[in-house]
Amino acid sequence: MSHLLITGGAGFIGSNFVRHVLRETDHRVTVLDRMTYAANEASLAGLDPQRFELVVGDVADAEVVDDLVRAADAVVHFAAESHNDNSLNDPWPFVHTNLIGTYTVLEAVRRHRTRFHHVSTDEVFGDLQLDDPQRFTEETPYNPSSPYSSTKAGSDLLVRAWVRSFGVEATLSNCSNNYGPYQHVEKFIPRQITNVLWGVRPKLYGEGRNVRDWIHAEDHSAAVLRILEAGAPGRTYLVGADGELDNLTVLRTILRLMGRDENDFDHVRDRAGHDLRYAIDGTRTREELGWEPCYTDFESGLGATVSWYAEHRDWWEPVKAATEAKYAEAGQ
Ligand code: NAD
Ligand code: TDX
Repeated sequence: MSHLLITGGAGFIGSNFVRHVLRETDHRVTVLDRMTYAANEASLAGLDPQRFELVVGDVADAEVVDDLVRAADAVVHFAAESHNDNSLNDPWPFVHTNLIGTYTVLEAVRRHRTRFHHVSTDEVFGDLQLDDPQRFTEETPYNPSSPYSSTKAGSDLLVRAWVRSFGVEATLSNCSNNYGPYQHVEKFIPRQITNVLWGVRPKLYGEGRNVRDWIHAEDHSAAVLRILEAGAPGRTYLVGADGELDNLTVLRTILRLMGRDENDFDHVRDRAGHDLRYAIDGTRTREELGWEPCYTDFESGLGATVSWYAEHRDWWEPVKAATEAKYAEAGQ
């Protein structure tokens, strides 16, 4: 049995990963999370206290990080500021957490020679044209667009430099857009589902032609665990589930699944610098690690997600009004 330190484990993907690890392995888990607006302690409710502990703290706090890394066998680093729209309003928390936080964790794993996995995004590659036959691969050059994606790109480069310069035993993964339970209502899919449940019209940026490559958070969790167990140090793994869809199609599917008219939504102001299309070619990860996504039918995964939000109003309702007020201020 080993002991994992999971940063950002009270957020969306981190909390799904914690549950996945506790279910699929006999590892013990410590979560380090600053409990920002994006975290929710209820996402970690009911876990076995013999195997799970939450430490509230900042990944950029070298003392706290050093103590926790010393006690762990491996670190999985999810902690980040994760929302593009927020990064356009105030980039500083993104520089602090994504860059300085990652630097701080890297220095600790270097000191203690601890196995490290860095969780990153396909947004580091920039965007593709709608008709581009190419998808992102491990060889695609970095070309990030937003303060969010540029700080994630910077964090990836720090990890690569710590591997090469200091021999840190690290793997990286760049995954496409996740959906599923426990995702904050600021993000596209939960925002629209909870808008309908809350009695307001869904909001589509621009014409909704932008394409995202959707993967269920459970499939992402399984891929990260597989990389931690079998990945080659120094390697980057692209994780995707061939889930490309434009935003208009996703929104209309949500409306249909919820028994609404497919045109019952508002077009709102587009995001500045809005990336047009992301698409992952995950062939190498699948071939090398034997990982395959289980949620291959997007509509059924989305239907289960709609049901989860309908059944967990107590999880999202306390933050819904403040999230929508912020969007309303921005005309979105
Ligand atoms: P999230 O915003 O839901 O969760 C982030 C968590 O990190 C929160 O619990 C927050 O409190 C914590 N955190 C933030 N700053 C911190 C700090 N300074 N110290 C400690 N904890 C801090 O994000 P998410 O969507 O779950 O994303 C998790 C990771 O996966 C991120 O690194 C993100 O870049 C990456 N990723 C996300 C997606 C996606 O579609 N959501 C896709 C690919 C990769
Ligand atoms: O209300 C909305 N209306 C809308 O049309 C919102 C919130 C979003 N959108 C659009 C913008 C994007 O094209 O939907 C798409 C998805 O938006 P987000 O959920 O904000 O995700 P995105 O910007 O694509 O980034 C996500 O995927 C990659 C995560 O937030 C990142 O953390 C991850 O790295």
